[in-house]
Formats: sequence, C-alpha cells, structure tokens
Amino acid sequence: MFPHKFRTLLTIFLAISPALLDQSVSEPDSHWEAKRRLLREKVRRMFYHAYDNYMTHAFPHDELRPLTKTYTDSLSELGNLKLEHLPQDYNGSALTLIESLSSLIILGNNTEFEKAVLWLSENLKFDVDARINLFECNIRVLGGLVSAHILATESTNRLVPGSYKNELLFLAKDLGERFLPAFDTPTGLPYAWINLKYGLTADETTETSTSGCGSLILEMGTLSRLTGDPRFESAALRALRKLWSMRSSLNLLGTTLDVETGEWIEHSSGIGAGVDSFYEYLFKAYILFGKEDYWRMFHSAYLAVQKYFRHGPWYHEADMRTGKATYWQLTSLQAFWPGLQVLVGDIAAANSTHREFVHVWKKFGVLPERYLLDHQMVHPTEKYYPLRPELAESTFYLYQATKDPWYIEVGESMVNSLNLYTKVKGGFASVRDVTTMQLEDHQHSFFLAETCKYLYLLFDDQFLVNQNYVFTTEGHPLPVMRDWQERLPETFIPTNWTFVKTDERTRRVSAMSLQLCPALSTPSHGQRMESACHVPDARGNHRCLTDEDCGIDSTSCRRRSCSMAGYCGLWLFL
Ligand code: DMJ
Repeated sequence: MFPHKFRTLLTIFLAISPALLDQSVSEPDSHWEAKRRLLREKVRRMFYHAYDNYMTHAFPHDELRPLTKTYTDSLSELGNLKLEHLPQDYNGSALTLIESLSSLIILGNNTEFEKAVLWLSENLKFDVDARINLFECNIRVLGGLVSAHILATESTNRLVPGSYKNELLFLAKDLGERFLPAFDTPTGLPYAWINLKYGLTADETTETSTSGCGSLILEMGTLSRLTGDPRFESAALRALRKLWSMRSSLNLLGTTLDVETGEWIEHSSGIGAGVDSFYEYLFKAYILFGKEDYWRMFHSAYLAVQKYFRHGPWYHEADMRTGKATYWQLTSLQAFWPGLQVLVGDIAAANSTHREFVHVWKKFGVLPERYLLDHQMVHPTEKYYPLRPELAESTFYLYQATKDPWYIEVGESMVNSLNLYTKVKGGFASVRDVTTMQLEDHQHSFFLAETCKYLYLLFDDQFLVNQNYVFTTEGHPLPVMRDWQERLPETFIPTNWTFVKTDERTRRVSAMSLQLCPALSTPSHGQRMESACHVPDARGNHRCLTDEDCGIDSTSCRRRSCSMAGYCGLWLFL
C-alpha cells in the first residue's frame, strides 16, 4: 500500500520541481518559451527599477516612498494600524535590502548579493529601541536572513570563497533571541509585539492573531536547525500546538485571541487576513521537517476549511463554533490559497478558485483588498492594492504543476498592469483606490521579496533545477533537505518505486520515465492519488470526500493532476 501521507509528500515534490522533468515529454512549445524569455527580462527590469530606486533614495532605511523619492522606517509600523507607541529614535534596518537578498540570487546577481551581505554584516544591529510586530519581523527579517544565509553557503559560486563567515546567521540568532521573551506567557502563545532592545513592555496588549502565533515555525525551526539551538523551534512549536488545541469541535479556529488566557476574541475566521499563513505553515512545515504531526493538523484543518468556508470556487468567513457563514467577502490575501492547494494536490480546485481571482483582477486591472461577493462591489474603505504578491504566487504554482500556457498569459497581464498602473519614476507605488487608480507613496518590501520573485519564477525554471525549496510566506526559499526530515520508517518507501542509485547516492528520477502519468490507466496506478480530499480508511480502502465536504468530486479526487502539457512530476530525495 502507498500510505496517504507519503503520497502527499510525493505530490509536493512533484509540484515544485518541474524543471527536473523528462524534457522529451514536457518540452514546452517554443512560442511559449520565447514569450517566457521576454517576460522574464521584463520582470528583471521591474525588480531593478524597484531595487535601484530603493538603494538610491531610501537605503538603509526600511522602505521606499516612490512618489516623493524618500523613505519610511516602517518595520516599526508594520501591523500597527493605529500607529501607536512609535519609536522616537529608530533609523531603519535596511528592511527592503534584507527582503531582496533571495531575489538577487534567483536573478543570478551574485555580485550585488555579496555587496549586500557585506554591508549587513558590518552595519545591521538589532539592539534598537523599536517595538516590532513579531509576525512581520519574523517573516521579513528573520526569514530573509536565514534564507540568505543558506543561499550564501549552499554553493561555492554564491560568494567569493572564504569571504562569508556566517555573519547573517549570527544576526539571525541575535534577532531570534530577542523574540524569545514574547513567548514567556502562561499559554506559550507569543505576544504580538516586542521591543527589540527592552523586550516585553509592561502595558503590552495581550491580543494577537492566529497567523501571528501560528506562522513562526518555518523561520524559527530553520534557525534552530542551523544553529543547533533548539529554543527557537521549541517555542514556535509549543505555540502552534497550543493554538491547535484551541480549535473548535469543527476543527475551525478564530482570527484573534488572548495570549495570557488562551481565549478566543474573534470567533469568525476564513483563509485571509489574520489566519492565512497558519494553514500555509502547517503544510510547509510538514514538507520541510517531515514531522507527522504537521500533516495531521494540516489535514484536519484543510478539510474543515473546504467544508465550512468554501462556496463553489469562493471562500467566505464562518463562525468557528457553528460553521455558519459570517462575511461574504473576497480578499486579496486569500489568493494564496490555490498555490497551497497545488502543493496539496488539489489542482482542479486550485484552478477554479484562481480563475475567479483572475476575473476580479481583470475587472479592475489589479486586485482590490476586499471585494463584497454578495454585492459584487469593492469594499467602500478597502479599495487599495498595495502591490501584493498572492495572485502571482498561485499563478506560479499552477503553471509549474500544469505547464498550461494560459498561466503565462495571466502572468503577462499582471506584468502589464503593474507597469501601466503602478510604475512611477521613483519605483513602484501602491494603489490607494483601484476604482480610480490613484496611487499611494509606498513601495512595500514584499514587492521585491515576493511579487517580482514569483513573476520571475513563473517565466524561469533555472532556480529550481538543482534544488527543491519551500517558499516561506514572504517568498524566502528554504531548501528541502533530507537531514532536516524526520526519518520516515522504511515501510513508507513504496516497494515498486525505483530509486536509481549512482555512487551510493539517490539520483533524481523523472516520474515520466517511471510512467506514473497518467495514473488512471491501470488499477494499481489508480491507487496513487494526490488530493488531500482523498481519505484512506482503516481497512486500507480509499474514499473521496464528497463535493460538498471538500469541493473535489470523486473523479478528480482520484485522478492525478496531469496537464495537457504532460506535467506530472517526479520523486526526489535530496
Ligand atoms: C506578505 O507580507 C506575506 O505574504 C504575508 O503572509 C501576507 N501579506 C504580505 C503580502 O501581501
């Protein structure tokens, strides 16, 4: 038998490494390859327009104000909607530079990467009197640093040999240690805010969000694995387990909670703001660390989302206690979900939700922050588009999984819209109102960390040729390494799977060459199913959850997701 969790792990690898496919079967049409090349260069120019302007007008401050060509020290403002307790004497942490590091490597600019690493090594300090949001600082700064550290060390080509002495890792460890006092609560759930210099302040709010305390494990786990210091991973894992223990009988969570009492404050939730990356991290932690627990939590949580939040291709919010729908709104942040579904193996469902988002993007030219599904109109006070990456991210995953050129066209129209509406002399500006395309003086760091990166990766296969990565919620790549995986029992290795051994090392093999695609052709292949909505029962039989339960009908649940282009994937262990 082919255990379900193993199949899912397999699917992940299948979905994220298309470039390793048997080229003879999956060679895309040359017209599309030429188009991809052109678009790749267009995105490269976009990245450098944003980056060069930041470096000229804003560095070493946090983010660029592209309309006035000035800067903002916004790390201390992220997540602080009312802009309370702002620091008096904080001069930035080169946030956009840190966020650009992994993108520079993906673009192949090792020279600039090396310069940036050198500057950060000599100048970045976290001993500053700034109250920061733990979640934001974790995904942007800690994530940017640990990812860049790995990229700096993983290949001799990255940096001049001997020039890098783990400085980014020392910085990351220093930052991680400054996070730890936030976890000192009766519940183990961390405070949302911490002062980098002074730690926890006396009158700090005890309110945080589900994603605020449930999406720390990738970065803090990686920090522990790199330093050998278990405190970071333990703290993040303890918080995650506590959060999961607070789920309702329907396996739903709320959006906000109290870290001292462990009580929910906001019981309504969905897959967007305040919750999104919680789901993402359960599954990605399973990919990265291979721990069974992450899969169990994710699987229950995912099925509950599909059952209670989904309405056709859309996702609304619901009360965690009753499962009753609360708000019928599409939010721009939800657009990451189809990308996650690709990793899970629910490609048909991912495609149908993605199409709806593309439809809204095309209607306005960009995605409004909030769109009222019941009234088919933009939310009156959330009309903005701050250059968010989520739709580009899902488009990238769907293209990798299907090789369907339609996704290239979607990417092209996104590139064109961004250049048409948001490009200004001094960089790329956020849209204040998608109905008028009035701009706002802010270039968010995630435009360089994510939006440009996912668009570039949509048009480029190079980065994924030799290595498999999990992308954090901020788009920072972390390599999937066998050493970090909890050892899988031998029984989980399917007996009919061919590992080709060369020099005692497992060589990557193409699923195509193993004729795994299409899988429906024989009954035995029919057993290899991808969808998380496919549930093996205790007797070793298999069933598909119904459309109502999971949004996947029984046919596509049991079908491998092979595209017309023949993309199916491959198995690899690194
Ligand atoms: C990013 O900081 C991350 O993707 C986060 O998970 C959600 N919001 C922004 C981008 O929209």
